[in-house]
Amino acid sequence: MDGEFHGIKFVDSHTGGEPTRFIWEGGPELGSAGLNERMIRLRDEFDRFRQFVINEPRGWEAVVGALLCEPVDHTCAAGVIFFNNTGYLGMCGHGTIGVAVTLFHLGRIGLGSHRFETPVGEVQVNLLGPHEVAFTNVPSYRWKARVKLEVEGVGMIIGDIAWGGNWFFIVNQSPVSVEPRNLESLSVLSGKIRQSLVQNGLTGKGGNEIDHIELLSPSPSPEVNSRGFVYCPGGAYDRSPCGTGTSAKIACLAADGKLSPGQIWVQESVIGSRFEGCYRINEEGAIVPEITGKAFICSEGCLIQQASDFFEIGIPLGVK
Ligand code: PYC
Repeated sequence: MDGEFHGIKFVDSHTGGEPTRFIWEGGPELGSAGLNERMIRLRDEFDRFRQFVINEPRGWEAVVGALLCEPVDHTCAAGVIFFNNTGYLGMCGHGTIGVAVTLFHLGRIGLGSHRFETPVGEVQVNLLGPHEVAFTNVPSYRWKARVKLEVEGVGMIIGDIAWGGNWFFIVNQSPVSVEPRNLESLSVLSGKIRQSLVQNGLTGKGGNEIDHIELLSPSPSPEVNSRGFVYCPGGAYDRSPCGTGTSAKIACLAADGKLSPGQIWVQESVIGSRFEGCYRINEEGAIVPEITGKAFICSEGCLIQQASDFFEIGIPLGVK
């Protein structure tokens, strides 16, 4: 017998190694308000749906969910709400690339230019090929430069607080080298940085929590500008170079006069996948990043919940 959720159709993809689970049918009825209001409704009334989609054994900690919604503006190709193992994301860069490739796979969009609505604004997507996407992110900016932070057991760390669709604390010279063999230490360090940000009352604009930590090191490849480790809100690390994190970094480079409009920045993830980024200045003088990356389809199917399942919404975070 079925439980409360049924007919939930999904396509899984990965963007530079980072998974996106796109739900294109069977999601909760969220009404027709703006995407931010619908995200709040999903959070407040249907959080069990998020848990059901993301938690083990159906999902896992690294996966980002993307719920397809009817856009308010029907000239947009889609509305999308992103979520993960702890909550909801304003925007998600790797997810946007994954969603565009998935919509193409489903035969819902063709190659070329499209617009998606997200809770933090509209993003422009250019499907360059079946796997390659360039997206124009929301305006990004540095909020505070060279913030000094005392981190327990580590000492003083200096970082920038920046917005790229999510809030980031960006450490340009990571005290732990960004390499796959250091994944454990990078996660521990990031967790401590996040704790210290909270303890010191450091937030993004409007008191918003800085829930992503970005640690950067030089890459061994000369064609790459920087290699990054991005620690996500639920404790997983981003396998991709992180679209919103690359946008936030580009905003800092622009603020420092180290990257000109149109100049390419190559950002590599800790596992070696790459995004190319650049920016333009819009009419309001804001930095608008454009990020290019590739995604591939992994699987598709239907999520099933059976009424007598002890873990009907999966294994909650913190139980494992
Ligand atoms: O690509 O923006 C991104 C992202 C955020 C969290 C995981 N990936």
